[in-house]
Amino acid sequence: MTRMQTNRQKRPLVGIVMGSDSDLPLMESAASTLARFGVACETRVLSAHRAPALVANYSASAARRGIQVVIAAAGGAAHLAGAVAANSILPVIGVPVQGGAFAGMDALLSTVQMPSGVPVAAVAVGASGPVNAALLAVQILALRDRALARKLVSYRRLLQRKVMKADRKVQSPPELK
Ligand code: RP5
Repeated sequence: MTRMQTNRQKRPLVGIVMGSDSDLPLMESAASTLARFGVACETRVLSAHRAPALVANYSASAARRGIQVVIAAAGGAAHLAGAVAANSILPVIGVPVQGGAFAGMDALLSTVQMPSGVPVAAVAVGASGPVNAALLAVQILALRDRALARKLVSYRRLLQRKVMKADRKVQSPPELK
């Protein structure tokens, strides 16, 4: 069973939407990060340009269905996050997908350059983007969920332990051969 399937077992709190199924391999890490925190999500392919009515319907009904945060990934003229934000007051986190002639810069600018009044929070182009989008979603949910907040604190401690381990390793003298 994949992480995406596991995440669907509980009532979804996070919607992961993407402009194409070609974005799916990148976005698996967003779903697996949410699963690590026990946060259920739903995953949809909804193109802002190829299926705008579906995006509008999804965005307008998401909050009613219990979704609290939307993560929207798209490449190129990446308007999906903005289109979701335009049709909902839920927090929207945009994931700019790399691809094509401009190495993700096109998607990054299309995602972040929202007009005043309709914000989209955006994460980095590349592998850290979907993971950080999921972590940001968990942080938003943790404002009203103490158990989730504790998991985030443990996660940060784990990150610190990894840094300390790497630090010890670079400081230890090379082994005698
Ligand atoms: C965007 O265009 C999608 O989000 C995807 O990143 C990119 C390419 O889409 P496909 O041509 O692979 O469907 O809309």
